Amino acid sequence: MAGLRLANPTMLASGILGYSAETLETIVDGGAGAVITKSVGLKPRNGYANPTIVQTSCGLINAMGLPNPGIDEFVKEIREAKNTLDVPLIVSVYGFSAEEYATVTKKAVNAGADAIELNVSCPHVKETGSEIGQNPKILAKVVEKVKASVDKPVFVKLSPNVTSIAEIAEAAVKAGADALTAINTVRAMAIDAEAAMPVLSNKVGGLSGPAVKPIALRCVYEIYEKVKVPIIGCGGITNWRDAVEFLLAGASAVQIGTAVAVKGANVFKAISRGIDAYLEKKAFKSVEEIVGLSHRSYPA
Ligand code: RRO
Repeated sequence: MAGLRLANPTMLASGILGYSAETLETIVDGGAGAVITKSVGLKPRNGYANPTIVQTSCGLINAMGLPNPGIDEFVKEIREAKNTLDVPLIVSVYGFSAEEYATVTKKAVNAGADAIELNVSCPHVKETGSEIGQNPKILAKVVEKVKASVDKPVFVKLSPNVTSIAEIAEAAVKAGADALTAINTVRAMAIDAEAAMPVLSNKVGGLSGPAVKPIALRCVYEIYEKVKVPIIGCGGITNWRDAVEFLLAGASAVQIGTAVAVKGANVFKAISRGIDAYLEKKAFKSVEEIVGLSHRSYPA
């Protein structure tokens, strides 16, 4: 997919256990076909004060605030992960300008990243993330600059918090994106009735988990109708049936995040075995055969 070989179509979504080579190894042992790190930028960031995460009845809301050690420290983890993991290693990158995205990307690739996922969709950090990914012109500049700086596949992770995700997807592809990840979290909040206060210190955060699955599925479906590059579905995938729905909508692979926190690392094995059993039961020979298969009209 987009120049990478995956043993199965499941990947670890960025932001979940992706801080170190050691935790990434646990995920690969759990059956992931590829892993994506937590987003890393040029300089270290502490992130927001606690509380940074809250569980709701239908998923998690987080406002971590991009905590990360900075790329110069993180290259040590990339090098170690590259030495120990036998699946593609994708580094998630953010920046406050096109130049910063490109600089961090070059350092990540020099340290061994097999591909880059541009985070242009964090829903709650100012001057990066979705402030870039919601504007097709700014987004195109970032993607062009990054593509010109390295010779590895570049994925672009899109925000659902836009009027037309398909238009944004098209801008990313025209600028050179090799694949698109859809979606990042949905802007949301939780309020504590006893304290009469928002729960998160940042007030607003990003919702993930089962509540966002139908939104993510719709986004993948719309993007598939607009562009030709591979799509990686992400949002509330908890079991094999969710994953198959994303493949049918047009995704070539899926990312799993919140379900890892809830069910543990073996969720990858369970999902890829379930996909295999579905393909066999329906007499399909490969995952490719069902990618986008739901784009059909009802018989008249
Ligand atoms: O770190 C975060 O708060 C965060 C990021 Br970078 C992101 O892309 N999506 C999200 O829900 N949280």
